[in-house]
Amino acid sequence: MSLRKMDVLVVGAGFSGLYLLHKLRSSGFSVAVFEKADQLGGTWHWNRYPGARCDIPSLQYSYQFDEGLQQDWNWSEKYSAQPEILEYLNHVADRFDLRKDIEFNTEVISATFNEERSLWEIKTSKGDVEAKFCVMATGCLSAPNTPDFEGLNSYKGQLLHTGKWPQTQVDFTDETVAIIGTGSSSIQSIPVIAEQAKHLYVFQRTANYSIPSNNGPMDPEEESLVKSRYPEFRKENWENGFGIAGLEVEALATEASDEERLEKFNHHWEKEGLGFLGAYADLMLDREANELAASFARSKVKEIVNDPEVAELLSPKFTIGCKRLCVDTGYFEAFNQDNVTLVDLNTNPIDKITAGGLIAGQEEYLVDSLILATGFDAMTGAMTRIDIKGRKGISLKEQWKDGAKSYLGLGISNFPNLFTVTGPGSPSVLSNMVPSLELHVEWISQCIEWMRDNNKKVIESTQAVEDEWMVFVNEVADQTVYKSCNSWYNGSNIDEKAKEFLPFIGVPPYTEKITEVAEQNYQGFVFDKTN
Ligand code: N01
Repeated sequence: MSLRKMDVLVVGAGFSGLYLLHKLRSSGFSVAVFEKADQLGGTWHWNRYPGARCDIPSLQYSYQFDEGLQQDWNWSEKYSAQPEILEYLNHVADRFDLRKDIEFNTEVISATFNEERSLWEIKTSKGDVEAKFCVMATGCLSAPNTPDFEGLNSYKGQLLHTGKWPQTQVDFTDETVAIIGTGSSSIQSIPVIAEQAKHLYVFQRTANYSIPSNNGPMDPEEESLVKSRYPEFRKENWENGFGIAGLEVEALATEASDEERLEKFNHHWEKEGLGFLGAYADLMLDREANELAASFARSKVKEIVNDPEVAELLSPKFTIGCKRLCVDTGYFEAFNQDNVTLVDLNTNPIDKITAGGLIAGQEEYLVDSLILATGFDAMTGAMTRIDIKGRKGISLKEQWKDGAKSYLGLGISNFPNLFTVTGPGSPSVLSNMVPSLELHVEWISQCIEWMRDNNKKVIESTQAVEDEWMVFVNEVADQTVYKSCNSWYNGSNIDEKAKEFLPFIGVPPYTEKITEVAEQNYQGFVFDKTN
């Protein structure tokens, strides 16, 4: 039987993969999307834990490539819940007839670049294929991190990970439940689980900042205003540093009076969610300004949580925003319920997991369900978990072991004709992901089209340009407070991972840079290199 061949293989059928398929297919390429799950959605398929929703308003956290789509689709809430986002992605797949080119239950196991034939040889759980180009649309937060807790395999109850939640309804009624971790996933799910469970134990290593979402039904007036000028609205947001509407670009917290600042912080706490950090232009640039916002957020925890000891444990000590800020619905309030207990892992470290639960600080907690809300091997994990081999058999995992380097988050030296969507070195997780991935999909598609039109077969980045780019990524980060704590932005949540800051901060300069690179015939990339 002859081997199946295609122009482009796209790995992953989430937001990026779906749009890539539409875009590349419309340009006349043969494309297939391989997806290891049994359905599309990516992040929004896997993260079905109770309370999962986006924390960028849905009128912004949605595709803009098709005016008909953005006019026709109606979001029911300001921040849509996971089922509605999944329904939206399914609508997109049907609307653009995408399903026929998506292969589900197909895990990409390895991808090897054949230098002589200039193509990718790909092994999957369902057989082998060859593709001229390979695009990793594998997501930034899609490789779940399961810490190596002693005894984890001995646990006999229901073991769950927020990033790999079952498709069947999980009901915690009458159960005693433990959740480990207090990042966004946990913060969203705790209030919902606390409503059902007989008792919920929350095991916290680091207290996190969280801003109330003040979510609610979509305001019809706001929706029609946005829809009356959607393209302009998108453009205005894109001109902002994080690609999100309404962030302050001029006023400084350090220059405001105490009264002005309190009023503004209160307004942003009540109305802006993630945009709390946009109350002033200097919050992420200046430690003193940051501390003003951080101490305001801590004061709110003390206002909400009744027990002063619990409030103190829930009060974060680090710079606000340097770990990804969380947005919640009733998170701190949940700790006022009698059936919720906070366990501080700093004074009661987890000793081991047992058949019935876990032992922390000499006490055994017997639980019916144990939830790991322990995050992801972010930004690189989904790619390094696939055996990707480039020129001379170099493995991507090996090449990235001292730090992931990429030119613009789009291309990697030694890995020709391989593109990454929202890869390391691009704004990705420090921006509104949907417009960011649309930008990349369009850039990659145009590049492949340009190569076809200009009779180029192979494109690759070089070590020199990506070294220079990653130095710049870190120089920009050095001007902010983003490096001032441990976070998954800098790999510090995964022991064996290189500690390097990966996202590029600043949507407008980044967009300008990649547009310029494309206009100058992909300056910095090399074509048809001879060995
Ligand atoms: O993961 P996290 P997440 N022992 O890495 C703890 C996006 N997201 O799934 O901080 C004990 O933030 C860890 O503790 P520490 C969003 O970008 C978006 O919650 O390392 N604890 C931390 O508390 C988010 O940032 C939404 O000390 C351990 C937690 O586990 C990203 O996904 C919703 C541990 C992990 O927090 C990841 O969020 C959800 C150990 N060995 C997620 N290992 C939206 O709203 C880890 N922890 C769109």
